[in-house]
Amino acid sequence: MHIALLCHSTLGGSGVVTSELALSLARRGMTVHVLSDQKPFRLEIPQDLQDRLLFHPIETVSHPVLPGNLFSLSTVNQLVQLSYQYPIDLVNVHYAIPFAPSAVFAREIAGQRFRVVTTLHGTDVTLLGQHPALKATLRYSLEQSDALTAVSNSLAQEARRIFDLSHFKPIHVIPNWVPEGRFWFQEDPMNDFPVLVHASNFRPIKRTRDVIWIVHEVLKHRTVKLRMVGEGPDRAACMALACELGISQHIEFLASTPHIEQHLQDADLLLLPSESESFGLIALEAMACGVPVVASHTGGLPEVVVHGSSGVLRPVGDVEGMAAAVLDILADRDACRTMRRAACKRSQRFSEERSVREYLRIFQGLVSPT
Ligand code: GMT
Repeated sequence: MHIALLCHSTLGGSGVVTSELALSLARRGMTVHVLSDQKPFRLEIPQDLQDRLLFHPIETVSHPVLPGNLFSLSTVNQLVQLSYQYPIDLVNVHYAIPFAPSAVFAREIAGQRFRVVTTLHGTDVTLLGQHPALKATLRYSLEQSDALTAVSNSLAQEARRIFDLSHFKPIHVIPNWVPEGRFWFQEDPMNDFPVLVHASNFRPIKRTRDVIWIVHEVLKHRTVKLRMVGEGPDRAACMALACELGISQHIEFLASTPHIEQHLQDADLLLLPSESESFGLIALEAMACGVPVVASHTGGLPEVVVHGSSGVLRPVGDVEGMAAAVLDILADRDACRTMRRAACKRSQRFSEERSVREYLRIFQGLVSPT
């Protein structure tokens, strides 16, 4: 089977999931073509897969007389060309905008020679999907996709509500996973002071300023260190807030990295106070290292983090509640160890094998219907 996977290189979790899926499918003998604006940051193609895992950059055009760029149309064109060059059976797009409309249009131009599976990841539905400038096109392309998947029950429900999808259009929920062997459980990190980590793209939806406020609250009671990993629009505001609150010396701002495990492995807690989070892949990655999560009770996070067992979930914006949770967890060494083990155990339920098999079941059902 020849499969094309499309994703954005810059959008964090969905690019990571696409890369892992590409590797898994190629290891199972499929020929996989990954299309993206740039090589997704976690896609490292091993030597033995180089003949059947191929990366194709999407080359776009812009013209001074036209507003914006023509990325969506370039994607259409590239998919059509790819289907003439290789016997593409199926295109699976990760993140609906602009890839679902592009793939549906490309399928039309290419004479229906491939099937389209759209995987919803989060803000493609919850933020952009609701935008009047995009909604009708997106709804049409979801209806026209041969199958839809979503990374959590919560996101599937949101998509159904927002787009009022027809009843006969199921949305298959396939949870994200963390690849085996990348994240290691650490029983008891040995830090001089507890290390708290936040990693994201620093978009407003992540409420990164809340992270600074939480740590400010915690520091009134005990010394901790905070690692803020990543780049994005609110990073400078977080730095400024930390300065204003006089807590900069406790905070390290670090660049985003394809090896996030380096920052998680020895951490004591992960902070994720997002406004909305369809899944929260970083929470799962932290849990795989045995790092409990203090996060917002929002979107798909309760499907990942079990409140009171693998972490603590508080209402969005409840900075005091999250700070209190941090202090409670750190105060009791035995309870903390129990939570670390529970976090790791919980992460193992998100099995690569099961999720990849589920993608494959859907792909195979479309390519060779029974
Ligand atoms: O929307 C973003 O901030 C990035 C986006 C992405 O495409 O990576 O994240 C979404 O997809 C991830 C992978 O499925 C999920 O883990 C994130 O929770 C989700 N983000 C939001 O829902 C805000």
